[in-house]
Amino acid sequence: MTRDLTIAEVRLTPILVADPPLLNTQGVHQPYTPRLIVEIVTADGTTGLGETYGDTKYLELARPLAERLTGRSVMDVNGLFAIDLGVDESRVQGEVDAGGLRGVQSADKLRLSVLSAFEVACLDAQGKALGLPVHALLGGRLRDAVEYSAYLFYKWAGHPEGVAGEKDDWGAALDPAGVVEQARKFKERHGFTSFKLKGGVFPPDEEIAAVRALAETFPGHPLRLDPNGAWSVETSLKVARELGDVLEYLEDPTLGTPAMAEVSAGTGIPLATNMCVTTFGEIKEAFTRDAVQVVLSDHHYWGGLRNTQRLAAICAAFGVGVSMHSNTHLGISLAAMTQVAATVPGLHHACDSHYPWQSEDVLTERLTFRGGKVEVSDAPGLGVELDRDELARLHRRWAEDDGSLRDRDDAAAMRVAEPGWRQPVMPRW
Ligand code: GKR
Ligand code: MG
Repeated sequence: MTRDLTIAEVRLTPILVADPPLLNTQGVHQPYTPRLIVEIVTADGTTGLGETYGDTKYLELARPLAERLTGRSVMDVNGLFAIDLGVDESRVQGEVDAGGLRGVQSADKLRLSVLSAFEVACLDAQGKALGLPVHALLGGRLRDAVEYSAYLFYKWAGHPEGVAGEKDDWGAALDPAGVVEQARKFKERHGFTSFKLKGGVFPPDEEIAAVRALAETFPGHPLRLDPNGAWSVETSLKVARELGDVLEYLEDPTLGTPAMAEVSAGTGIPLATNMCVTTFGEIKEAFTRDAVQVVLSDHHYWGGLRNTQRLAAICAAFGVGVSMHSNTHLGISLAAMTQVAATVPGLHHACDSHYPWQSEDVLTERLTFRGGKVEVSDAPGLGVELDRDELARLHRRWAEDDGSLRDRDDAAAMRVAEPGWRQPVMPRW
């Protein structure tokens, strides 16, 4: 049968997803976080799914793009990336991404963060039309399951009083004992054997003590610490000295390639990043200066699954490791991450995922971690199905919001509990 893979309709649904009060160096997660669900429907009725950031600036680019896609082929992914979204540098001048958690903002990164969801939706539609999993379209899988690490956060037991939000059963984690308890739950519930602690929240000595407690409780388990660039070079080197015997890698201890290169020169611990290498343009300087030894890719801002493969190939050529970064996301993105990770040779580190923190999803069936791994689906496309009722419910939440939660702002969320909170001046320590 010949199928008509012309794009007949593109549906964009912004939603607000429940998020626990996870702390980071910029503040705390809002009770609900914005995501955008993309559906690309072909003339023969095949629907492809994609997911990306739902903040206003992404929506403003996604809406006109969606209108321009009707009549094009879902197979024309190269053509998709050639579409000019009209973003120029003046629009993003001086901005940091996610309030300073994902490096500098650039016009290209903003553009790719939107296009990536459409690329994933096209690949999902192609796979469904051809009866092939996305990994087959990317050259085939090299493994049948992808390993993820438990993503530990300092957190409050609940959102501040008076703030709407869902309850969670993780409890508070504000000291070494709380962090160890959280890690235990992660292991029990999902079988993770690697642990990453989001740092930059408390003075370094307290975070060193938490990592030490993890090392004692879970001997032999790979451990990482990521303060999102909150430390000076000197502090980074001190932490590296004190945790040198237990860390698999130190993630973005300090801000920017020159400072990362200084830390790298002074320690034997590998440095990982999702902040100083976040675009192809940043690779040359960082690799030439040996500033990072592991790049944490993220298909959202690197521009999709094929760009993730390209990044992995460049890293391999330079002897730099590759793994995956994550922030709040749902199952469509986890399925996409798993499909592409399955195709990447030399994936030596467990990938990050926030997914266990999300109690809500827009899928008919949640993805599961077994032994810390997500099985690589061989079902057509991404192998996931949209739950329309849930999508509508989470969209209603977005539509009814007065606008205060439609853009991620961890510092504003922190001010509810600490009115004097300002975006910290870096390095904090
Ligand atoms: O969600 O709080 C968070 C994280 O801090 C996230 O935004 C970061 O981008 O997890 C990310 C990281 O590894 O830096
Ligand atoms: Mg990071």
